[in-house]
Amino acid sequence: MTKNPNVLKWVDEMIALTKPDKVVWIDGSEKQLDELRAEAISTGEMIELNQEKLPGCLYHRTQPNDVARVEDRTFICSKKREDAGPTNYWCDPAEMYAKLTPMYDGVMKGRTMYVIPYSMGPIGSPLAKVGVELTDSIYVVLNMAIMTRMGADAFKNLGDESNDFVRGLHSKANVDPENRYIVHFPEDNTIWSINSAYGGNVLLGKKCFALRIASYQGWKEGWMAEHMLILGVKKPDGEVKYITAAFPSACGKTNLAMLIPPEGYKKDGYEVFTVGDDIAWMKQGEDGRLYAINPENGFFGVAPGTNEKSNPNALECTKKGTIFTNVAINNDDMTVWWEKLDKNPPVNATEWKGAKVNGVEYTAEGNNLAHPNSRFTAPAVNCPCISPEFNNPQGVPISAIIFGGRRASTTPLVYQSFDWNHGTYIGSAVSSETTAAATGAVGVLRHDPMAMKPFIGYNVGDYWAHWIEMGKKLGDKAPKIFNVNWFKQDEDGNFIWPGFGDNMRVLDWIIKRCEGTIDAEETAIGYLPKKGDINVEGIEDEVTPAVMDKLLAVDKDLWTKEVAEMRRYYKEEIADKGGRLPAALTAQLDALEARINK
Ligand code: GTP
Ligand code: SPV
Ligand code: MN
Repeated sequence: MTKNPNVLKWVDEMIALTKPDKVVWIDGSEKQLDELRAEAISTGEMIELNQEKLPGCLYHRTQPNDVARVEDRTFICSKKREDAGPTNYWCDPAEMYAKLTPMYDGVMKGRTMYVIPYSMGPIGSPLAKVGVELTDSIYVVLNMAIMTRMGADAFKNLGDESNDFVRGLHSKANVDPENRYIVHFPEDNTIWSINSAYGGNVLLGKKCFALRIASYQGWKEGWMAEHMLILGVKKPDGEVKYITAAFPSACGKTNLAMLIPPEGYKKDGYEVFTVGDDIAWMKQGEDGRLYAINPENGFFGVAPGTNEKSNPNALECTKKGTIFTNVAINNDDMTVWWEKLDKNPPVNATEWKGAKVNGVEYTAEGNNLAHPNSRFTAPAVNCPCISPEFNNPQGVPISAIIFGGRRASTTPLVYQSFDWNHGTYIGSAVSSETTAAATGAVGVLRHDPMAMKPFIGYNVGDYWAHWIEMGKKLGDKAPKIFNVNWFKQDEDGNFIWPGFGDNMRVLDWIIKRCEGTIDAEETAIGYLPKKGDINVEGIEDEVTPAVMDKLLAVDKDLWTKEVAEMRRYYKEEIADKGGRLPAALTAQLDALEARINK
């Protein structure tokens, strides 16, 4: 399939190490994929769903101990510890290779190794990059077929000589949580993953390559790899404005990317197009602006909460050619169900761990039928609002970058930074209540700078300095930077902003700010909407002026605490731990504090 000696040599070495019975090169053809589907169904690895209602859809269940990313077993193995920085677990690369090599030795005996060539980004795009993943899991092959441009074409992009491909080695081994390792060697372009079979740990093109390795490559090569959705908003005048947004895992990227505008906006001619829902690679274009591509080819979305009302576009994506992982099965008709899909859990259900239960009784007792981090893997082409620019090799020009997270208080619905460096500060200050997307406690406030804490493949201080550097390069062509919070709560813990489609109202303000057609209130923390400038037509009953006041409040006491916490964070979690904190960010924090105290 390729004559590239670098690929062939490395594959041979990995075969010698893992000793599979058989090696299959994945060409990307439907015929080969069909054979793999049939094989996986015959062994029980995948379950065939109702092919009339859900054509081409399959179901997979992972081990109950293997349902999310495992951040405490994820390593960045740069040669020097300081180069991994304080946000990563680090191990000396030689030591890590020595530890893992015996674990991989003969691990594929009795199994087949699949050699998966793939491109992150449209084939032929100057922003795209090639990876090769070796795996013993058909589930991984079938997911990579949806999530990437997979198959022989990817090798065309690499050429016969280049050594610029990411080497991914995955074995599910015994799915032993005690010996689970997700390891990155950024200086070797290499990822080793063992003893997991869950999404983000094993679809090595996604978080491992497109964020951890790519963020490192972007730093070295002058571009950016970010945990961001990309969307286009078509305005009544026909112009499309592109926006990226970084929210931590399970904080609303897929939902915002596929937003359906409220009736009034639709009537006026607004439309939203999805370019990406999780990852953006961004590079300065010839005209000086920042351009973004989505390196992925599908959506690995959170199932629970997805429904006809919250995200009909995402739901539509899952109607064909989709793999469901850890949701519930309705045994009456072999369809799928998850929490909040509708109000009718199936009576004759199989819950995500595989037990047959009465779904009505089971959920009434407070149990989840689907795992909170259960996922769908759906092809991007299924998306009713996929952007016509989705495959544009040059990407789309970005007008605004948005940060956000789950914050019950403090952070207003929306505000704009004074400039790029202030926006970089705001990104560095993102914190969010944790979700089920990673193992560990849920609902704990933690710092998650740029929503990239688990994904920065090098020193976080160098990463921030790279942001500041990009701002200098982009100059007055730089996107404007904003912060949003869809998750403000009242005293009883209810969200006070309706969210979802109504987030269009905030995008509307953001776009007008980018165009310079709307004024703003200058506050200590940044520019906020003036009274009446967030359009609430149609939701006046819910978002009364009093509620809007709460949504846009900048509480001096809370912000004084926020600044104190950022001081502590910058010092104790970053600078004191070798985080190479850029002086420009300390200056931003000083300036913010001064403005608050004024
Ligand atoms: P990853 O795939 O893990 O990176 O997650 P994501 O950022 O794409 O999150 P997603 O859009 O899947 O949303 C996760 C959860 O947040 C779902 O349960 C949604 O229902 C909920 N959610 C998304 N948008 C909103 C919103 O505007 N308001 C509220 N209240 N909840 C939201
Ligand atoms: C996330 O956790 O941010 C995801 C899912 O998008 S995973 O692929 O598991 O990382
Ligand atoms: Mn994500």
